[in-house]
Amino acid sequence: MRTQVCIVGGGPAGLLLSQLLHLKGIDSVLLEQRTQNYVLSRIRAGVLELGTVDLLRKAGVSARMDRHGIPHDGVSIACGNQEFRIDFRQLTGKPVMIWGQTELTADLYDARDERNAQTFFEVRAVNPQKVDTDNPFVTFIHNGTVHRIDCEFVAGCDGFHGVCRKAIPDTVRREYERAYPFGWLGVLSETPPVSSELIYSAHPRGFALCSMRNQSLSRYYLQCPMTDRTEDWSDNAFWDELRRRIPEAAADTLETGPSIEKSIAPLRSFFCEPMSWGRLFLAGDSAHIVPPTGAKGLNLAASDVHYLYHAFLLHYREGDSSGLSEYSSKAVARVLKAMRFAWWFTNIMHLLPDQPEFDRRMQEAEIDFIKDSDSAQSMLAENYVGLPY
Ligand code: RFL
Ligand code: PHB
Repeated sequence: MRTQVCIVGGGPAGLLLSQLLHLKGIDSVLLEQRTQNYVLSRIRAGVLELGTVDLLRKAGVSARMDRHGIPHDGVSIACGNQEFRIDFRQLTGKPVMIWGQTELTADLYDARDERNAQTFFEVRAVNPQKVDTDNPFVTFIHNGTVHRIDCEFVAGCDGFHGVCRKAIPDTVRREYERAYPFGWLGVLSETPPVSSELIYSAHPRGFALCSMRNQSLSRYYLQCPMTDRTEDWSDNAFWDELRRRIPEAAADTLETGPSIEKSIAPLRSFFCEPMSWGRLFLAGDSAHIVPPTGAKGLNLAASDVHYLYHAFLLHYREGDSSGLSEYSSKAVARVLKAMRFAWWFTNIMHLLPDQPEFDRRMQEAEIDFIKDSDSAQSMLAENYVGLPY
């Protein structure tokens, strides 16, 4: 089998890239190691930058988002008994969009189904080969048969645990990592959100976040030790702890209900460089991971896809490969700025195990400074709504 771009990974990055290329007549085949249902049932990100929203519109998959997504003009930051608002609209002129990754992924798969795009689900032993030559190919097992796809390029959109990153030789690839000594326990519940905007709450018992998917579906998170397991947290224990960590007014009006999903995610910062090697290009979590505090993971996958899509267009339309040569440096530059923001926001909002009282007071002072400083609020808002592409 032959295609122009073989895309490994059917998460948001791979799906969006495939859809954008298709609209410009560039052919791709998608390989996904899980079932479609598994991919669609993963509860992950919920906040889209305007750049991501625009890219979804460009990809022709925004109809439901434009109808049901909820634009947010700001967020609340709470620390102890103080709470203040960061007004995105006033500080940057831009909102963010509440639209879940699950919905976005469903729309992208629907678009694939409509155009009968070729997807191999439940693939095994995916192996990108000869990517440093002009004739790369990918082998994999599907339904017990070995397949080979000859292609012009391989897009590695296979997430953090994928195989594509490792196809860049160890002598070339550099990896940078910071693990955080805590996780996020997330609960999804069919209850109205406690507040019309997100609340990020730094509390002496640990961080808490109140988020949402729509007017009747709430998403809440609690910082927890990585040793905790979801079975340790009954729904009641979760709600009690959330009430303790969020501002009193919110705690008093919080509507609780049974959790329809409960999971613990580790927090990690990671990136690899370069993000390309020969005819292999990495996009999204395959090249970088950020802690979720700044809501940047999915948005970075989208900005990588933006750069890569434009580089492919330049190559196929004008025969100009400069976009492909510059892809890694352009993508990494934006990734690192968003990574810095997610790292900074994580560090000021979370309680570290055995944290000296001094450090805790410095975190409080930093949040107090943001409360009182227009320029600090602008910095936060500018990063949160998304840096320019
Ligand atoms: P994905 O979504 O991980 O998709 C990669 C896809 O590749 C498949 N795959 C392979 N396919 C073929 N062959 C192989 N060898 C393969 N290996 C893997 C996988 O099955 C998968 O379908 O990466 P992508 O597309 O780059 O998208 C990135 C986003 O999904 C990610 O950045 C965010 O979801 C990160 N993230 C969050 N981001 C936020 O902004 N807010 C959040 O609240 C948030 N919560 C999360 C998250 C990531 C999590 N992970 C990765 C564990 C919660 C979790 C639990
Ligand atoms: C979410 O709604 O899942 C969410 C929102 C904001 C974040 C992280 C996660 O910073």
